[in-house]
Amino acid sequence: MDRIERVDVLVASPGRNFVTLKVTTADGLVGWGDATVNGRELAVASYLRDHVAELLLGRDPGRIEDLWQYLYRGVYWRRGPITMAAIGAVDMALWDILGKRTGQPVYQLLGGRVREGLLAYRHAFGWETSELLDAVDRQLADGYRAVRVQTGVPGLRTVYGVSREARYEPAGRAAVPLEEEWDSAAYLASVPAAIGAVREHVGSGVRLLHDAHHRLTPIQAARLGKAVEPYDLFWLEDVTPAEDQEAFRLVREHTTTPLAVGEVFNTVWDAQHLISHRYIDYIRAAVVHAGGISHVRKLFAFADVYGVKAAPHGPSDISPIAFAASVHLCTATHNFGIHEYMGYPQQVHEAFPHAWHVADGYLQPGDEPGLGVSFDESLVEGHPYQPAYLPVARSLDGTLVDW
Ligand code: EZ4
Ligand code: CO
Repeated sequence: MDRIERVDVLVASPGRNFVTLKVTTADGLVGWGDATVNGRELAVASYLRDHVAELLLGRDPGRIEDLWQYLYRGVYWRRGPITMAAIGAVDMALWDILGKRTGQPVYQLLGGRVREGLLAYRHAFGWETSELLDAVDRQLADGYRAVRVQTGVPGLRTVYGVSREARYEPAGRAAVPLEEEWDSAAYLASVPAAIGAVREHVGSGVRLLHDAHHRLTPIQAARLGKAVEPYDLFWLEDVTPAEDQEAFRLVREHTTTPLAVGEVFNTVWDAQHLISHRYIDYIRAAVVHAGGISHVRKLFAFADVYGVKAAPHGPSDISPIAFAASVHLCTATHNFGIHEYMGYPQQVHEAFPHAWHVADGYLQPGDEPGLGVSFDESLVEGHPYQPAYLPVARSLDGTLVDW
């Protein structure tokens, strides 16, 4: 039996903050995990360093499920994003080690390939519809067949998902979060026409998605879903705050636009009601934020029973390590639907060399043993943590709204 000999928690900021777990065994195998929680990086690093690392030393890295249960059930104060990201990082590192020990890519250990590639969607945004159409065209020219479209709202200086820069990065480097504006009425008045213009521009073959980012009430969300029905969205995402599962019933009853939610979920139980009542079409939980491959695999299997598809979150704040874990899991998941691929700056690709890649708009896990990803530890020295936060949003009268 091999034993876990070292556990290192590496915080580095190659362009943005990432928390990386490195598990080393007595046999010299190394497993990598991602524990990044955007805007709360140091909390999860402390959870791992101060409360988890010691518990792993000397244990058999092959007992992946038992160690998951030990870190979850063995702690009275459980669930929540910090705990579940910490467990998620350990879990993916142990799957990585198992793959390296057996010489198999992780997707083979999870049952093997069930499709030739994972349909990936990219982001396109523009303050004006003409800029949005150009951004969509650029993604199509790169071979992608699915695009998330976000647009400016007349009267608002800031809008979720739309940037003044060429790239959109949700967190901003600052000691305190930036404050953005929000007005649901202005948004509802303008966004259906923008989505309609994109549909007219691209024709019927392209999958179009849109993210409302938890800003609407259920009745507003129902109205938006109805308004965009003629434009055949692949999905409308996060229409209303995700913790009120029953709220989705009202949206569901009023529109045939497919619904996706769950990037902020941490456990199966966060989505149990939503899935078992078939209120959604796609569940968006991420391997890092929902307890790793072992737990998200259960969530996806549970969703499969109710015809709900797996469609993991894939933003720039999930490191290429968790992204690798997600690509391996989805390659072996029958009820996979689509994978978000926001993309990374070159600096991040270089910081985390990875075998996963995109070919013709489809994600591929590669065939290296384990997760096929690593981290350039030399970056820890020269690229320390820098405070960076997701914005907060206030409506025009100053009331804080969901971000
Ligand atoms: O706001 O990753 O679908 N993608 C998203 C992202 C999230 C950020 C939060 O950390 O909604 O932009
Ligand atoms: Co989203």
